Amino acid sequence: MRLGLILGDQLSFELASLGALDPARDALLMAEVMGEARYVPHHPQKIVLIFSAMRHFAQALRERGWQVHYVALNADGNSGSIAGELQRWQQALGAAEIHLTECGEWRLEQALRDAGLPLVWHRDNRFLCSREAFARWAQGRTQLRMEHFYRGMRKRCGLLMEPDGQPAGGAWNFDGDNRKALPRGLHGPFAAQFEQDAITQAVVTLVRQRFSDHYGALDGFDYPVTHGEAQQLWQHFLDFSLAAFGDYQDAMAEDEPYLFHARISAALNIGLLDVRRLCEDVETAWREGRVPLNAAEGFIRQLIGWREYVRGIYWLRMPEYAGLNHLGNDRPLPAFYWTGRTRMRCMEQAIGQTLQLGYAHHIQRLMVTGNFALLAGIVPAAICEWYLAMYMDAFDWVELPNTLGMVMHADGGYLGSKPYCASGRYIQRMSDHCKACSYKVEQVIEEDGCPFNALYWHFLMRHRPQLSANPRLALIYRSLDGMTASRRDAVWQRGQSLLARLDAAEAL
Ligand code: DLZ
Repeated sequence: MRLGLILGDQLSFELASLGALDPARDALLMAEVMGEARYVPHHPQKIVLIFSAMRHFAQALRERGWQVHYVALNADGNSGSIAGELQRWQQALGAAEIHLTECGEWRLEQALRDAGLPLVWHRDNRFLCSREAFARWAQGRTQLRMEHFYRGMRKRCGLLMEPDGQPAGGAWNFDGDNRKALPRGLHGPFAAQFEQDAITQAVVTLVRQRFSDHYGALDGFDYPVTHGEAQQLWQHFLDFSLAAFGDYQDAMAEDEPYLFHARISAALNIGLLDVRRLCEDVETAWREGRVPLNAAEGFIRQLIGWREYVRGIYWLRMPEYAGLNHLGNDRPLPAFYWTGRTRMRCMEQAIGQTLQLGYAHHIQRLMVTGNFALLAGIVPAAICEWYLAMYMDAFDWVELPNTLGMVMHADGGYLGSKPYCASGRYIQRMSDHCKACSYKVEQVIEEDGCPFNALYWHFLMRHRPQLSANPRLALIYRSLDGMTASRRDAVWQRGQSLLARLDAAEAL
């Protein structure tokens, strides 16, 4: 007989390794292991999501006739690692081959390759661009720009294309329409809600007992854990949010964690939704006139552009990519990232909802918590670990390029052509947080001036040698040079004092 391994982020009936096996002769293995739950301190709700979705998937596989060996976390003999469980079950069952689908993380794939097992690997068909296809696309290019990759994917997938081969609406990208702040009085729709069934409740109890030392709230877990629930969440987005998604995808608002975002990334990344179906649904919604093109294109770009692109970069550059630190950062992650206790309102809101929900949208991640880490010179590996641990949708393939490359510029611009550094003005423009903040966004050098302001200029000054030749930063450096020397000195001093407070473990 043969044994199939299904990992906690591979919960798809269409998984390649499942397709290669026969329910009449072969068996499957799924294992809850401490090694995966603890190698970073995952948010308790993320552990609930994975374990509950795994248990539901095992049940659904059994209903389809599969023999599933399911190792619960507290099961006798649980070795605590995926490789250990594979070794144990291969011996116990006398399996001649172990079929598995490419892992999402280099770390785990390497551990399995090193385990001396008779592995038969299958390509991860849940992605539209294989690792090999991405490597072929990258070969010979001096710059791997997402926009070029995305256009190729649009053509290849035939999404939002006219019969003459031109992009729908005459442009590839409508991002210029997708940067609106939220008008006063406009709110996101009511949130879809999911009740905890007996399986989820049992997992919540388990996680409460075994992971009480991990940061993040456990109460109020409200994520889809089955394919059916994930589909409901998706339909809710199509019905109530997609039309406004484009316009307000960069907006942030007080106590509005979701706005018009889909909240499906966790379900998608663990296999409960299929990327092809999502893109087709979005295109249909546009062709039927239910949503504008800037919304449909913006959403599809996230899926077949950005998501596939960062995965391609990850597998192209691992393992050395994880160790990059182009800007030479050496500051540890401030403790308030784990508690949310800071007087900076935007940070308090973004971190607070992250602890509460395991969720923040892309601009909160890039331009608030990420921007602060960039400006403050946090060690890339430390902030990467925080993102990987705290977000429900975070697996190394997606988290690492986004954080290390896009947020921290630690790859020297391989992934993003410039650092996404911004002062408090950006946050003021895109949110209503500054009105509720104890710092003043108009001020830079004063004691109650927004820390983002002085840190922004300090960042540009201290990294001048690495950044000033970048044409996309030329205007900013001209503004810096337009300041009087005494003003520049005062800004530098204010930046120094903020960084010294961080080094003294003070929360800003
Ligand atoms: C994230 C996670 C957690 C918390 N626990 C498990 C687990 O117990 N068993 C399992 O198969 N997978 C788990 N996962 C997902 C894995 O960490 C994920 O498959 C790897 O990081 C590769 O993407």
